[in-house]
Amino acid sequence: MIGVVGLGYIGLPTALMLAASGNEVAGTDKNGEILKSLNNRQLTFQEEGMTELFGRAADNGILFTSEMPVADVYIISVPTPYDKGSKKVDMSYVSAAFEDVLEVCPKDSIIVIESTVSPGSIDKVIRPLADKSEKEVKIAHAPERIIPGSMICELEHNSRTIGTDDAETGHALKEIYGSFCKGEIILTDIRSAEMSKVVENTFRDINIAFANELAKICRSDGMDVYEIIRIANNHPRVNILSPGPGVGGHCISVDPWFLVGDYPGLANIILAARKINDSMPEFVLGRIYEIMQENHMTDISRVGLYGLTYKEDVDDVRESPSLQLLECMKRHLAPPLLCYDPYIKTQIVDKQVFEFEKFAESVDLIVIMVGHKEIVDHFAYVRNKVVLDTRKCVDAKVYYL
Ligand code: SAJ
Repeated sequence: MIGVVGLGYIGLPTALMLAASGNEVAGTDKNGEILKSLNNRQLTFQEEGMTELFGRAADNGILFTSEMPVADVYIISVPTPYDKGSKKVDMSYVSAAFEDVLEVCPKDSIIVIESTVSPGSIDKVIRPLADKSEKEVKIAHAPERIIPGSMICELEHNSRTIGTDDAETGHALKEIYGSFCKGEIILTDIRSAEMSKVVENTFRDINIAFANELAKICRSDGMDVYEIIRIANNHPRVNILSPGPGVGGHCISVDPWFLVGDYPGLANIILAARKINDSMPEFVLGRIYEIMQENHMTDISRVGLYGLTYKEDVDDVRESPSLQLLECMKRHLAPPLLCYDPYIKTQIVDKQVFEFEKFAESVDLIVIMVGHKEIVDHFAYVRNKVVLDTRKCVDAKVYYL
């Protein structure tokens, strides 16, 4: 039996995938609403291929229960936020889940932590809990790598890393993950697994920060950043990512802070990159002001933000650049902008509409913050508006970053 603890964005697809691949799985979560919904065969969020996967997992008898199951292997996938003050990882959810598992787990069971943690956290925070309980368990770290928007496909095809204390546990886990994972499974020690995961997301954050810095440099000197990046990326060893209105989501905008928090004075490029990416919503605000001036617009209530999620075609708004921009305006005592996002069906900001047509007719300047498929496909409807496209997602004559 495999017990999956935490049925959120990572835990749920993992539990479904394991069950669909023939493993006996019981998923548990502290949130009764999630369990209720799953027991009614309702998914709690959408991802391509997940409905079909749910069907197969249910056919194989997956259980959703509020009680911690007795299992041979546990997979903990609960949130690891960072403390906004100290920038250090907040291990409280992982610790609580680990203690809950220790209460019921049999001797020699394997407890895998999938949640992203900063290097050394498992030794510092989790191992002492196991030592204190005197239960003999094996600890492992198998950080997830899947990208929202393509989770099911990536779960199956990405390679992954498993860190353990001994080779035997590594091989046992390789077999379990190998029941669905077609990518290479690399076995290593726990600390290297922790570090490599944080490094992967930090690499991307730094690359995006470079693109964003280039956007600012090019804007200041009348050059087209997209043309520059397109040409540079033509070099066989250059791959610059795209500038944008900021970096959101619960991974890339969070994990680099773990390194900054743990290695102050050493994590310098990492810190600079974080600051550049965090400065982008305010840079967009500056662009809005410039474009309004250029077009003799004075009425801020006729400016609208398209997109509230942190990236295209997902319904996740965590650390979203749009919310950061609205927050920044609030701090400057500016009135809120009208917002619309096809994936957000409830009111989450001050001024929000729920129909694209209504949004389009209410504004003269549209700021595309997220390149959802909807705006790309229906751009013709707003062709007569002034548009700032912060993602360069529409193929038309518009303003860019
Ligand atoms: N972004 C840009 N420019 C780009 C690419 C992305 O501005 O060229 C922005 C996005 O719009 C978004 C943010 O960066 O706001 C992050 O989006 P993302 O699609 O790059 O990544 P996430 O956060 O959805 O998922 C990442 C992935 N990590 C890497 O690609 C190294 C995923 O594989 C991880 O599993 C996930 O973090 C995680 O959970 O750690």
